[in-house]
Amino acid sequence: MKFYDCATAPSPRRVRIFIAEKGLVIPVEEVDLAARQQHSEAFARLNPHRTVPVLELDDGSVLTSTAAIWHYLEHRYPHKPLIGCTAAERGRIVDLEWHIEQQGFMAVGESFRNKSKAFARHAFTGAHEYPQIPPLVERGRRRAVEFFAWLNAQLADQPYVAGDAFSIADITAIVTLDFARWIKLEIPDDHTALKRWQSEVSVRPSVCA
Ligand SMILES: N[C@@H](CCC(=O)N[C@@H](CS)C(=O)NCC(=O)O)C(=O)O
Repeated sequence: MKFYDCATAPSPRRVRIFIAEKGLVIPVEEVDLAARQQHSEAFARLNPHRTVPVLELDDGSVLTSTAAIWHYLEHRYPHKPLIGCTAAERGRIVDLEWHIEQQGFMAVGESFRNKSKAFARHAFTGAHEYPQIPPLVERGRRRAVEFFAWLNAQLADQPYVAGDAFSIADITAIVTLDFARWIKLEIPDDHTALKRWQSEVSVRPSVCA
């Protein structure tokens, strides 16, 4: 297997944390997004979507999304489960993670991607060029603020996002909070449950690596 990563990007960080939580050792190839290596002929051949993370399997096939890589690795290495132990847990965790990705991670991305000069002609990833839409900067930020409030309530009476165990829902949530700093969004002081969870999760070796 080979994991195509980019040390500075939030999406592959979700896979890095997952791999570290499981204690797996997978060879890594760094893709420098700032140098636009994702658009090189070789990488576009590997992943026509031109994004990281990518997991290349031993038979040469590739997985090109965070969720696919998580599910593949969870199935292959079931120890230290990160997507639940029962069918009910798995359903709930996947459901929560999807909402966190859509309402939090994508909201921050929407704000950042429509503002940063680096993405002036690339508001979306991939081969095609799309211009930025300036009103989305504020709309994404507002969605992220509302997401913070929801997550704070979710954590009010349980240690982790999906209950008693650390899971992929926590991974996307903590990466989203760190990503939100890119749009200068911090947790409000009155979100005490979210702050408690952030300080606990941020010191996990997988997260601070
Ligand atoms: N569906 C993919 C999306 C991954 C994604 O958008 N990755 C970003 C880095 S965070 C990327 O590769 N961007 C390349 C670009 O901006 O051209 C996933 O969740 O794994």
